[in-house]
This record gives sequence, C-alpha cells and structure tokens, in this order.
Amino acid sequence: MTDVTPANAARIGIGGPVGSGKTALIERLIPVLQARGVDLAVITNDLVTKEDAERLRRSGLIDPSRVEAVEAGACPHTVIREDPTLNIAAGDALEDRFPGLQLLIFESGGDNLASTFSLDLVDWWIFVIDVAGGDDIPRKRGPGVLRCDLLVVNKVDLAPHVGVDLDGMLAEAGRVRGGKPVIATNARAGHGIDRVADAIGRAVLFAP
Ligand SMILES: Nc1nc2c(ncn2[C@@H]2O[C@H](COP(=O)(O)OP(=O)(O)OP(=O)(O)O)[C@@H](O)[C@H]2O)c(=O)[nH]1
Ligand SMILES: [Mg+2]
Repeated sequence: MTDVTPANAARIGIGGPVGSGKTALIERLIPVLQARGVDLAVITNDLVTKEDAERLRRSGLIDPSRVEAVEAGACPHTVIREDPTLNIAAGDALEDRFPGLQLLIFESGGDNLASTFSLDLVDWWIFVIDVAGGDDIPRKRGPGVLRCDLLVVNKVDLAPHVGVDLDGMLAEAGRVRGGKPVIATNARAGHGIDRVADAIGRAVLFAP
C-alpha cells in the first residue's frame, strides 16, 4: 500500500509507444475494476486531438463525464514528466466532480521508450510494450521499460506471426528489470487483464 490519504484518489499512469495497446488495456481494465467496486475516472493524453477520450466516452464502458482529455502538444512526455500541471488540474477537476473517486488512470500520449511519468503526477505507473515491436525491445533498456512499476507486454497473440520468441522476450524483460513485475497480455481478447487489475489493487488500492 502506498501512502494515499483516504480523501484522495490514487493516481496511476499508463505509458508506452504509439499503438502498443494503452487504450485497449484501459478498455479491458474498466469493467474488471468496476466489478471489484472501484470508483474510477480516466484522463487521456493525445497530441492535438481528443481521440482516445472520445473513444472511451463512446465505448459505453464508463460514464462519459468520467473521462477527461489533455492535449499534450508535440511532446507527449512533457505533460506527464517535466510539467504535468495540465494533467494534475484535470485530475483535480475529476476529484471535485466525483468526491468518492478512488482511482484516476492517466493514459500518456504514445511516445518512445524513454517516456516516464513524474511521481508528482502519479503514485505508480505501467509501461505497455507490444510484442510486434520486436523481442529486442527489453534489451534496449529504455527508461520506460526499466523504471515503470509494472511492465505489460501486450499483443502476445501476435508473437507467432512476427517471429517473436515470447518466452525469451518475457525472461529478458524480467532480467533487465531486476525482477520487477512483467505481465503478458492480449488486450484484444482480454487475457492477462485480471493480473494487471490485481497489481493495481495491491499497489494503490487494497489487497486483491
Ligand atoms: N492483436 C492484438 N491487437 C491489439 C492488442 N491490443 C491492442 N491491439 C490493437 O492495436 C491497435 C492500437 O491499440 P490502442 O489501444 O489504440 O493503442 P494505444 O497504445 O492506446 O495507441 P496511442 O494512444 O495512439 O499511442 C488497435 O488496433 C488495437 O485493436 C492485442 O493484445 N492484440
Ligand atoms: Mg491510446
């Protein structure tokens, strides 16, 4: 358990390269967390659009007023790391609107392997990489892969199609992270999502 005062929602980040499956993971997590009684809201970051927020609002998975969008501009990492003011303000606005809020999920704009979250913004964060990006990604030791609290290796269903040795990739990810957690998912089909929800619960909410 982190030291989250009961009046405040826990704040978690979900970052990772463009198209790795961040929004797909959130779409899968929402019903699982809601079924566990978690009162949640989502803030998305896109470069110059509100594409992901609109997708979530239309999804029918969550009350659309619980989704906020931040337009990150040309440098998606700036608004989650160097100057997270816009995201902090969006989170505060959601907390004011929903006093019982327990969890705020921030999706970063798609970025590169160097992308990390400021701990002024989030208590804990996930980095999502994609099997189709290649099994050498963990070996490149990007700060996102190394420093995140949980590494999600998504699109495991694609491994046989792109010639990736999934077991080797997962083992290497565990090695470069010094044993910090790695979870394999298929966000399209919903595989591995319960484990991610368990990790969030253990880290910032309650024991699963
Ligand atoms: N095969 C497969 N496709 C997936 C999986 N997860 C996501 N996708 C697909 O990958 C594409 C990108 O997914 P998104 O969830 O939009 O990725 P994102 O990381 O939010 O993308 P940005 O926000 O644009 O950086 C979509 O076409 C998804 O359907 C998966 O586990 N397996
Ligand atoms: Mg997205």
